[in-house]
Amino acid sequence: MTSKVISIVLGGGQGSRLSPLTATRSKPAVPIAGKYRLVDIPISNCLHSGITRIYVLTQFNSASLNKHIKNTYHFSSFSDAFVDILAAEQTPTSGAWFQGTADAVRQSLHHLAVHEFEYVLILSGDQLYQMDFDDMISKHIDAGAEISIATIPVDAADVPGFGILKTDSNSMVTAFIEKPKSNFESWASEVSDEMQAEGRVYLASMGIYIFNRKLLYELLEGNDRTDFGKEIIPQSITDHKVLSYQYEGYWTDIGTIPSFFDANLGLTDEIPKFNLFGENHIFTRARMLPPSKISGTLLNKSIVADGCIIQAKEITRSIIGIRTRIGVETSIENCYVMGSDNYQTLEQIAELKLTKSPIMGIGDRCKIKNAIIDKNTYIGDDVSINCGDLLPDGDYDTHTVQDGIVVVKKRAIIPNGTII
Ligand code: ADQ
Ligand code: ADP
Repeated sequence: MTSKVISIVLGGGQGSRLSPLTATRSKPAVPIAGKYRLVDIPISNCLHSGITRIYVLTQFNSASLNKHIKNTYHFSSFSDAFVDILAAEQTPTSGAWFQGTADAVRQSLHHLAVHEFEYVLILSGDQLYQMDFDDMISKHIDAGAEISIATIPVDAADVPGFGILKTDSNSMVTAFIEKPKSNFESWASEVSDEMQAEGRVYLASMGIYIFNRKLLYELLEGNDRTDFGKEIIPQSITDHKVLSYQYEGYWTDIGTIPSFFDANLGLTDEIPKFNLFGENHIFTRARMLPPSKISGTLLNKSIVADGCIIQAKEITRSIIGIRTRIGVETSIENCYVMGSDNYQTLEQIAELKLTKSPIMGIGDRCKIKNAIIDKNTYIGDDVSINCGDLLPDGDYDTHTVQDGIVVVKKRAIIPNGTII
């Protein structure tokens, strides 16, 4: 069935919810879990489900996204498989930016037209989950649906962040409301005992949709509706057969700094909810890096990617990304250190040390807690980050603070002895 499907990954709007990680790169290119990029999650789910024609829609086309896609997803020239990036572009009929999710898909329809397909699978680019789309497509076809929405039970606290729906006994959607803020008790659904016990009685849209080709064109052409959640989906319920495909596995939003931070650090749990080691592993670029070299470090519940040189004293509940260098006597706790794009030579390091300037990576005797350290940062010796009272939110030259999480910006230089 999946041979009749084209997938579209919504790679992010103009929003800055992941700022400052998205200051110089597009959202799909944001690094996660030490060695992957956000876009690898939906693409890997598609490839494991047999969907091999994938467009990634993005507002701006960063060099790192292009390079990553070009270097990662290679297919036989005898197949019709591809992963292509479609960046918002000016055409005679539209301005530069995608106005919303539906507008992004509308502006991309002319690229789809050259392919043969019957179904379009629309995915969000900022969610962490493993899902078999083949099963969802089979259920969509078996039910004779025109649209399917993947759904997951959520509790009352989560309701205001999601599209909430009601279904009949055949799982057909009978009502949909986008992000209700209050008085939503009547939207509770019948769910399994397990979900009921967790208070997860509201069926939320996961923002994952299947559309029949013809209907998608009808819904998008000749109008200016900009959003799936606000307009297209709620307005389709009465006139079309819309199926709820219920999912109860692990699925989480990674579109904000706090949720991105929690999802990453969650991977260090003894048995994480998201399995990096299973059969349906995430694909990413094969980098041919050397193995990591670690000396004198007490490593606790941590993930260390390839190519690191670590002499730290202690690393606890942290993810250490590719090519990270960490100096002696340094402690790191609850951090996602993204790593570096290259190594400095011994000569460069000696030169910087002569002038007491920080070298790339994290210096000696640092204490760093509850932080995301973006790539190619230079953190000097004796730097302390987030080790005192709760920091107020703010945006500074070298870092931001949000909900107590410090994000050190890409290429930031933090001088010796700095206390953040
Ligand atoms: P949100 O996630 O709040 O709700 P939205 O902001 O539209 O919806 O984003 C959906 C996805 O599209 C995200 O991955 C986002 O980055 C991307 N995106 C947004 N604008 C875009 C644009 N202009 N161009 C390209 N990509 C863009 C939606 C639904 C809810 C549902 C939740 C589940 O509207 O009903 O419950 O997803 O997370
Ligand atoms: P991002 O910060 O989103 O990861 P970049 O735009 O910095 O992305 O691009 C990262 C890629 O650029 C890496 O794959 C790396 O190989 C390459 N790169 C960047 N800087 C250098 C450098 N100084 N030397 C060698 N390669 C580099």
